[in-house]
Amino acid sequence: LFIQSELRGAIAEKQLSLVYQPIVDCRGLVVCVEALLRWNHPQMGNIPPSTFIPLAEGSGLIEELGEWVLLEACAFINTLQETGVLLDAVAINVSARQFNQGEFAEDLLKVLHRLGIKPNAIELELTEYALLTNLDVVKQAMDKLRQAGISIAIDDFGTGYSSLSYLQSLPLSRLKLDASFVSKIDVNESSNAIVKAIIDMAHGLNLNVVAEGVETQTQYEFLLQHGCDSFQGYLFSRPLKQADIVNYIESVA
Ligand code: G
Ligand code: G
Ligand code: NA
Ligand code: MN
Repeated sequence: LFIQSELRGAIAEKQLSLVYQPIVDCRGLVVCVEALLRWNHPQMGNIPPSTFIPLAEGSGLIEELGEWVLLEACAFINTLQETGVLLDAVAINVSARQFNQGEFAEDLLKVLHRLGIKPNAIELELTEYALLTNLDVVKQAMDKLRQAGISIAIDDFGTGYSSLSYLQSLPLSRLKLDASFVSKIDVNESSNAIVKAIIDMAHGLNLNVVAEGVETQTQYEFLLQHGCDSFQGYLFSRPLKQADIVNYIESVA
């Protein structure tokens, strides 16, 4: 409860920030960056999103928080364009509760229009939890976003509770292979099998695959050899502040 009331002030008090982690292709070029929210509390220090996002979802603050993330990411997209940095997209995490509230797609498209941001500059990362409600409603919202040009990725793929049938009906662009599989590459045969199967299945469905949590050269080479499209993890870079991510993108270009 304390954290919830503190979170209310965090936006006004400028305690929130976004950091950006690069997603690279097989040549090491940055194709996308994922925006990750950080909260630096004056007394408690850094509070991880895994702690405060669920609290924000439970208290109705998630809409306000999501709006702040969107505006901040849009400002960054404008900075990238002014700097002449070309990316496929900036990826934004959207919580299940946020996505499933009334007019998410319409509201998002309105904000982008108001700010002059092209929808194809944005990718949304949703976990399978966002798909657990009425799939027709989810599909309607996704179709609207997709038609406007926004890409949609399934985050933490392979760890959720939903069936795979949604992969056939929803207009998705990418699967983000969960870090728990990547971290066990060459540790156990079953993880290798799962990683290979997910990549093959995704390609059969015309979906891209991003591997998350790539930390070692061994993992990277296995993923590369099995056709994974792009890569994210500490092997390439930690999430970085705005100025540092711009430097990183330019240094590998
Ligand atoms: O950066 P870190 O590993 O601490 O992120 C932990 C979790 O918090 C991830 O699952 C990520 O998807 C989530 N997260 C990070 N930033 C945001 C955000 O802006 N909005 C939402 N809804 N979740 C976020
Ligand atoms: O759930 P989501 O995938 O959105 O969250 C990504 C989280 O994983 C971020 O909090 C980010 O800081 C973290 N992360 C990114 N790369 C690595 C990595 O190589 N290893 C580990 N352990 N965590 C990572
Ligand atoms: Na994510
Ligand atoms: Mn993830």
